[in-house]
Amino acid sequence: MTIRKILTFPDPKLREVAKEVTNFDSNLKELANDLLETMYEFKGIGLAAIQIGVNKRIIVADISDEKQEPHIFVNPKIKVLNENKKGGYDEGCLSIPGFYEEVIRPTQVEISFQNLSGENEKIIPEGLLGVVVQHETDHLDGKLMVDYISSVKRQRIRSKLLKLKK
Ligand code: QAP
Ligand code: CO
Repeated sequence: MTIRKILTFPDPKLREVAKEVTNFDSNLKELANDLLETMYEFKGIGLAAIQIGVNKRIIVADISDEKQEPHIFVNPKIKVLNENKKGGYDEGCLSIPGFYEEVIRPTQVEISFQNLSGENEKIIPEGLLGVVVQHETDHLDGKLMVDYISSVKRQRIRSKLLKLKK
């Protein structure tokens, strides 16, 4: 298990579209463990592989209080069950440290995914888990929470994070 380095916005790698996972081998299990360990280390509730620079469609999440409920989703796909039900949440992102912005998303979604053995699974997440899975699945398509806010706000966050990096 290794704690990995997390890329920060506006790193261009965060804009890549991640590749489908086809090998359900021990390397994938190791990657999933590294993602969970890295997420826990930085007190996150969700993390996508592309945030540690790995171009694969795998995300992890745990919204429990103390590392009690790790979720691993390989090749996740989101189906909106009710287009008319949406809710706002103040989202954070380990790749955009220190910034929180309200994002409005569908509240009733179904997640189809594969587990680490490659078996198909489906869940209908409740509440915050649904928000986090949508946020993390966006990462796999190169999309970030700042894409939902005004470009003025986005540029301001961009320049602040670039200055912090120097
Ligand atoms: C996505 O993000 C998420 O700025 C996961 O200084 C979060 O775990 C979706 C974090 C909230 C919906 C709601 C952020 C940690 C963690 C920071 C995270 C920070 C330290 C973000
Ligand atoms: Co994020």
